[in-house]
Amino acid sequence: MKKSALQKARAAYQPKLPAVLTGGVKAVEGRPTQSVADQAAIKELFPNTYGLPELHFEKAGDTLAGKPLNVGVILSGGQAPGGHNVISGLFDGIKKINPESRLYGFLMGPGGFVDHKYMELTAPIIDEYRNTGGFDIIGSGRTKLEKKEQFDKGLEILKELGITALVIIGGDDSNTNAAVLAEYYKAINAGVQVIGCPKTIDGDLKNDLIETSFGFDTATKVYSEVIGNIQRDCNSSKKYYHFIKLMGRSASHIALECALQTQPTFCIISEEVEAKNMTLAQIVDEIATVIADRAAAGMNFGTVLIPEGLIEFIPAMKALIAELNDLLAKNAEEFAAVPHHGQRQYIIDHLSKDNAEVYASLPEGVARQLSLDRDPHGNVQVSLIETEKLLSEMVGKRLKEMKAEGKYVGKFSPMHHFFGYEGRCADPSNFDADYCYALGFNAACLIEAGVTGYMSSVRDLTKPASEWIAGGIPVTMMMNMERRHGEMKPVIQKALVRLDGRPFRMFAEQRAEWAKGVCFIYPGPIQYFGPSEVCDQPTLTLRYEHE
Ligand code: FBP
Repeated sequence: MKKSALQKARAAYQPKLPAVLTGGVKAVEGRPTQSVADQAAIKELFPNTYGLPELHFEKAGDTLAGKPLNVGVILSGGQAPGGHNVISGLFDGIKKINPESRLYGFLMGPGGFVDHKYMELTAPIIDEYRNTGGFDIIGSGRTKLEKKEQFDKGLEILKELGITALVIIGGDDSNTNAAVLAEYYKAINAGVQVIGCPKTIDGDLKNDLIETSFGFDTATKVYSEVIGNIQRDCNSSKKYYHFIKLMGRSASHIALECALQTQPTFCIISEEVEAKNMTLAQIVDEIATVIADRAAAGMNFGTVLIPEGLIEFIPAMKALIAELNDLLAKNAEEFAAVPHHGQRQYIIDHLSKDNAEVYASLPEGVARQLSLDRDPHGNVQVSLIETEKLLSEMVGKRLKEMKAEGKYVGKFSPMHHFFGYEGRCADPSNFDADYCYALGFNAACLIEAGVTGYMSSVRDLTKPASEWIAGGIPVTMMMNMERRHGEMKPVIQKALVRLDGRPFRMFAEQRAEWAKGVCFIYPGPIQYFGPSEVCDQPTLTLRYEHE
C-alpha cells in the first residue's frame, strides 16, 4: 500500500509507556467496589464478578515474563483514533510476557467472534498499523453481544484457537456486554478472561478512574481545526452564520471541548438545556437574540455549535423519544408492515396524548428521522437527525418575526455542517497514540494478572506519560440499571457534561463575551512533531477537570 510522507514518518513514532509498565509488574488490590447505583440489582445479575477490587500495577522485577498467552481482540462500535495502538500495545505486551504468545483479531466487530471470522495478527501486520487512525486492521461492527447462544458460539472458536483471554475495545454499551460475557464465562468455568478498553470519541465513558475514553482527544482536535478554519472564513467574508452540528451522541463533551478550543459565537450544551427545562422555542429565541444584537452592532456572521444529541435533551422531546423507543421496540413487526405514507399517523395514533401532540408538531423530516431504525443497542441514531437545519430554519423564522416587530435589522444567511466522520479515523494525536498503546499494553498485564471483568485503566493523564498510573477497574463498578428496548438492563452509566464541572463553568464564564464580539480562536491542525506545548497537550476538558 502506498503511504504518505507523514504516514512513513509517523510509523517510526515510539509511543510512550507509563514507567511502571516498562519492567516487571505486580497487581496491587485496592478496596472492593460497588456499582454506582442499583447495587442490589447489579449484584444479583453479576454474582461472580460484582464487588471485585480496583487494581493498580507496581514495579516488580526487571521484566515481564510468563507462559505464552493466546489472546483474542475485538473492535466494537464507532471508530476512534488510536484503536490500532491499543492492538499494537496489546501485541507488544503479550509478546513481552512470552514471545510465543499469539494474538487473534476477530473481524468486523463482535459479529466476527460469533461467526468465527478471524485472522492472526502477526508482527508485520501490526507494524503496518502502528500510530495510524481507523479500525481497518480487523474492522469494527455494532453487533450486540448479549445472548447466551452468541457467548457459546464464540466460546467454540476460543477453544479451537486455545484463546484464554478476550479484549473488547468499545464504548459504554460494548463494555457492558464485555462485563456480561465475563460473568457468563466465569459462571460456566470457561477458562476465558474478558478485559474491556474505554473507546469512544464521544468522551462519555469516564469516571474517577477512567479519566477519558480514547479518541476524544484527536477527534476534538480535528473538529476544532475545521471549526477554526470556518471561523477564519467567516471573519473574512463577514456574511454567513455557520450552524455546526458535532458528533457525540447524547453527551455534549465534544461540543464543549470544541467551544473551549475555538470560542464560537454560540454553543448549545444539551445537559444545560435539560437542566433549565428549555423548550425548542426558547433555544431558538436565545440564538435569534444573539444574532439580532450582533446585527445591531454591524455583525451579520458567526458560528453556532450544536451537540448531536440535543433533541433528546429537550424535555418534551425526551419524553417523546422514550415512548417512541418502547413503542417501536414492542410493535416492531406491526410498524414495519405499515406503508411508508401511513407511518406518521400510525405513530400519532399509538402515542399518549402529550407526546402525540409534540410528534405531530415536528417538521416532517425530523419526525421521520425519529422513527427510523434504532441502532442495535436501542438508541435513536441521533447522527441522522439534522438538528443544524431544524434550528437554523426556526431561527430564520424567528428573525423574520423580529424584523416585522422592528427588533432585528440584519441579514441572515445560514450555512450547515456536520462534523463527525471527518475526525473518527484521523491519525491519533501524540496523546491518543501514547494513551492507547498504554491501554493495550496494560490490558496484557491484566490478562497476565489473571483477572476478568475489568476495564484497562491508565490515569493521571495530564502528567507526562511516564508518570501515568496503570491498573484495572471492575466494569460492574460503573453500572446502573436503565431502560433499554422497553426493559430494565444493567448498563455502564453514561458520563454527561456536569454543569458543576470546571470545563462547563469555564465555558459559562466566557460565553457572553464570545456572543458579543469576535473572539474566535483558530487552533490549526494536530502537530505530531515539534515543541511539547504544541504536540502533547491533552484536551482542555481533561486539563480543567484536573485543576
Ligand atoms: P461509539 O459510541 O460506538 O463510540 O460511536 C460513536 C459515534 O461516532 C457517535 O458519536 C455517533 O452518534 C455514532 O457513532 C454514529 O454511528 P455510526 O458509526 O453507526 O454511523
